[in-house]
Amino acid sequence: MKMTFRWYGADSDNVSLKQIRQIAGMSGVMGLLDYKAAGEVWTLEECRKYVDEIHAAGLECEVIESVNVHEDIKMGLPTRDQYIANYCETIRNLAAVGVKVIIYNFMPVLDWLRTDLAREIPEDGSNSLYFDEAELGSMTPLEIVRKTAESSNGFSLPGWEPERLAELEKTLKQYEKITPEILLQNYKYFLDGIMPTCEECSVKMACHPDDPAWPIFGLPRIAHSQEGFDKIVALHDSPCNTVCLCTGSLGSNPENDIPAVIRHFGEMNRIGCLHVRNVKYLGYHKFREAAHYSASGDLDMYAIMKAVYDTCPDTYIRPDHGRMIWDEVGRPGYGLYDRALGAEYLLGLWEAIVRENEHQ
Ligand SMILES: [Mn+2]
Repeated sequence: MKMTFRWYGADSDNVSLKQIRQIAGMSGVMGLLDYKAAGEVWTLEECRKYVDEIHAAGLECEVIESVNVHEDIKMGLPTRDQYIANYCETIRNLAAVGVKVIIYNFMPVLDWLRTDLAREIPEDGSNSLYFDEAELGSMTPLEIVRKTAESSNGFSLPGWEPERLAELEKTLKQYEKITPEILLQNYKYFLDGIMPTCEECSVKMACHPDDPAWPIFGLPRIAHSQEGFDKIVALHDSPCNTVCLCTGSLGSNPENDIPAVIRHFGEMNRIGCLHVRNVKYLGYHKFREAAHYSASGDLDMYAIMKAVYDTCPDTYIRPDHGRMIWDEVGRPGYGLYDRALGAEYLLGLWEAIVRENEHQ
């Protein structure tokens, strides 16, 4: 298992590569070019510059996130072929600089969604991302977008890029005709288009789950349960068609048994990487993000790491969203302190599991 850390690039991350390098046991970053719009080619030059900087800091960059899929692909419009060709070019360019896994999602329009980016945790005075569907009921998608942008401390948020959301209302309207079945067909068309390139370049595509793990605003969403991912994995049978198992996204729905889902896809060799974080259930479709420590939330981190050890021990993991602690100001969910604590905790569990199994 390689422990990694999300990094947004020197121009847009308040966390430096030097700081990441000083977190014990960190092998590298899960990176992204946060200035690229969905559908745009990530040029070889851009990829090389980004990765060279990471290598120069003594870190690896074998996983890239947020290569966003253009809405025309998800909607199955005639323009999709050009966007799929662009996507293949990006895959080739990333592979050329040593990238082995690309994380993406197939969520229509809205990426992850929260109703509060800094809800105070009463027990300790820190804050974290929070979701309450009851609050959503009174807000339109446009109000949600405005509120999210306003409370992001001036940082860009992946999936909430302004240019992508500018035509929000129009896009929401277009999706009214698209059922989950049609979305799956469009998804298959996309996978059929990119998988030969992935196989040729030995790059795994890892689909990130819907977050939260149920449909919102009546949009078709298909990636929020084991059954949903079984369908996705079956759309195109390839070792390159894998899951980014985000424990917090899938775990926002208590019906998802996360260690069991890891074992299921781990045994199939269909886990490309994992985002590991904890959630605290507060009621029906209501939760907040918690510290990684099992007792701080409702997920069993030992059982999660043991499932990884047993079924996909060579994978990549990063601590996912952390709380904001010690008065840190940063991009919501992506401060340095709590994610570093989370990484050390997960590495501690990992060391114990490895040692215990060596001595048997
Ligand atoms: Mn995630």
